Amino acid sequence: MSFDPQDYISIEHELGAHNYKPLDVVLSRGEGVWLWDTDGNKYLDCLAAYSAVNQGHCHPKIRDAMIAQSQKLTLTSRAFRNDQLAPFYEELCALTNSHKVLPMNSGAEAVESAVKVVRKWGYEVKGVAENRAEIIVCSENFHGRTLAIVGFSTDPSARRGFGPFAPGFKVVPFGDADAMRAAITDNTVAVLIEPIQGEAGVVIPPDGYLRAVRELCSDNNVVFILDEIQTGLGRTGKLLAEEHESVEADLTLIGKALSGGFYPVSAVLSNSEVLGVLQPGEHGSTFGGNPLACAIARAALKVLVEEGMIENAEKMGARFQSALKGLRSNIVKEVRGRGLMIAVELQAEAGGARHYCEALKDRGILCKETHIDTIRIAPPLVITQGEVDWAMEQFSAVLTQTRH
Ligand code: IF1
Repeated sequence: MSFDPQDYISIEHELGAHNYKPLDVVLSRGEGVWLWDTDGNKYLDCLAAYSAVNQGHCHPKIRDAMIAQSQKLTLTSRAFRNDQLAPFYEELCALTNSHKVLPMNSGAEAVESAVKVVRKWGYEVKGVAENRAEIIVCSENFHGRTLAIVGFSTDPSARRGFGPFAPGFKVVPFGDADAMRAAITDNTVAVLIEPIQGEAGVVIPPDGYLRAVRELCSDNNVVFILDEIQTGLGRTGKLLAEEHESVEADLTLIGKALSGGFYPVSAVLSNSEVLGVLQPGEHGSTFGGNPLACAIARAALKVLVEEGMIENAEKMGARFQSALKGLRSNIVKEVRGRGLMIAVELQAEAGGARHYCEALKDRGILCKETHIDTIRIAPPLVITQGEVDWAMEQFSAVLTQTRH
């Protein structure tokens, strides 16, 4: 029995917590870059579930891997072993040049796990006094919604009403290596940053910033953690965004597209002894590293690489960015991007990006505003030239008309 779209919206409003303000589009089918709502209207997805659907909606090979594994074995807990975890580790470590993996489920869990592990490394390896560990993060960060993470957020709406928060975090401006240097003390165990700040509105640091942070961490025996949960797995036109500056983090966090949107799968990747500090019984999760998650992630990584999605993100991202930068619009303030991680910041006088997202929806484009004035554009990495060009016709129509 199918409801009228308004019925879905009213039931959600009545029975669901109001922790989101979604566009009023009720989706029922997805394929590649395309989504359909319950009335059969078709939309080009320019959000890709915040980069969790890099491989395109319902990718057939990931789907088939999920179906096959779901008919064999889905969950054993880590009290026992399974035949998907080792191959997942091998393929992921080979692809990312990692030495150890900690499999988790959500991105926030990967971030929380990394915070726990670097603190333990600080006490046992670096010799920081118990409970004195400090982790440096950046203002305007977004690393998830759990209590420790929102405790070091600088976004009042992420923190209001949720205190008290975990201590041991220092905040410095993003992109400022001197401020990072000044914040490092003998108790600093790690730096945790996004290579490009996603939620902040695709904020790209100055060239050389990641290299400078890498050097600071190496010179001060500090673990360099890059949160690639949104920037990773092809989004910026490289497998990992760190490659744009030829740096290698000590811990790399991935999630979202690690499953191609089929299942919550995340991981902490380590290129050093840091993950080695964990002993049996000190950390875990019911679903972490389960055979279904591993089978899905293996297929998601395989198609990402074998179907040239990373190279396509580079190529189509350049096309999309150059077309957006070429718009003659009196409401566009700046276009920022790396690969298919793009943002269009509007002039304050434009009255907020939400209105334009609504107008784009009416033209068959789904995207999301962030921080009031910015439209985020992040389609699945399988987008074709023709689809980019069609999308640009809609963006041009909406962003060049003056608002009445
Ligand atoms: C929501 C934002 C994006 C992330 C980075 C960790 C996580 C995320 C860089 C946590 C998750 C998601 C959360 C989702 C919307 C989306 C988001 F708008 F919230 F900020 F992408 F920008 N690190 N980002 O981007 O991963 O626990 O969600 O799996 O909260 O609605 P998660």
